[in-house]
Amino acid sequence: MYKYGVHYGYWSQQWDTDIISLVKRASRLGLSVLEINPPNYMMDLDKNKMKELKDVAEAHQVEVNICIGFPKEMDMSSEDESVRNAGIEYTKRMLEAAHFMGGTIISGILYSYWPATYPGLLDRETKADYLERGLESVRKVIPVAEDYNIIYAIELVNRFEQYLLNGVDEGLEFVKKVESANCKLLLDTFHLNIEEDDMAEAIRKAGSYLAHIHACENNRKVPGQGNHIRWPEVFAALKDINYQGRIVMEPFVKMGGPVGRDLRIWRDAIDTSAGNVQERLDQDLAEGLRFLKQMAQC
Ligand SMILES: [Mn+2]
Repeated sequence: MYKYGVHYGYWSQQWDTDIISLVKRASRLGLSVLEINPPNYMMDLDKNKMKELKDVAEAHQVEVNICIGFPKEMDMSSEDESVRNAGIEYTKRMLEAAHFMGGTIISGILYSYWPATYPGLLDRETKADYLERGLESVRKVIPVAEDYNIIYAIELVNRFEQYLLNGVDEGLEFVKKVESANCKLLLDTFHLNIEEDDMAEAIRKAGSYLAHIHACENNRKVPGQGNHIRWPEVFAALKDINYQGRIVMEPFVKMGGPVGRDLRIWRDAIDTSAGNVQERLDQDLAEGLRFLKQMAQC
């Protein structure tokens, strides 16, 4: 069945944080996937430090997977070739790190950069040029993903965070052009809720191209804490396409730090006035997991 997980930004306002302690925390809550931005030691391919993380992850039966939006200096679709090359080199190193960690998937805005600011007026032709360059960059790294047997899951995000791939039709067209069995899609209920006419239909359309799911409410809270997302329909669609992958909760509820800034969290969406906030975060997440499992049985 599904493997449930969490994105580490739920707990941390810093992208650079102690991942080992979060592996243990995810495990305590019954989760088997922790999604992270690669720390510096991973990108430096520091094998001693990576081994330390890998051992803890294995002991706790938690998969540690990379999910990233490239910074602007590594925009895979940039007009500047040196910027694209920086993204390509970064991606190759990231794939090598993921391989060392025993990973089978990396995901995120792996074709451009994030969070994006808009390149002036975007007409159809300019957009096509950006997409073409993004595609060319992805084609250069996909053989490495193939060699390592790693799925390269391109995340579709809403119009306020990126300007190239917002809808599932665009996403499908892009990944099909890559022409690799390793290039797939990541769909996120928060973004689908903004961009799609019918979220369940979008999932069905993605079909066998769907390799990964992010689950959160329309307001980015933990699943079960909103009432806009029609979860039974989402799970019915996942069943229809025989989806067997990961479902990673990606709520962001605390303002502050680089994480709050990049996710545009400008107010706390959790009661921080009473009790221990960290405990409250864990309780909410445990309830979110129960909620998803219950929905999956419908
Ligand atoms: Mn997401």
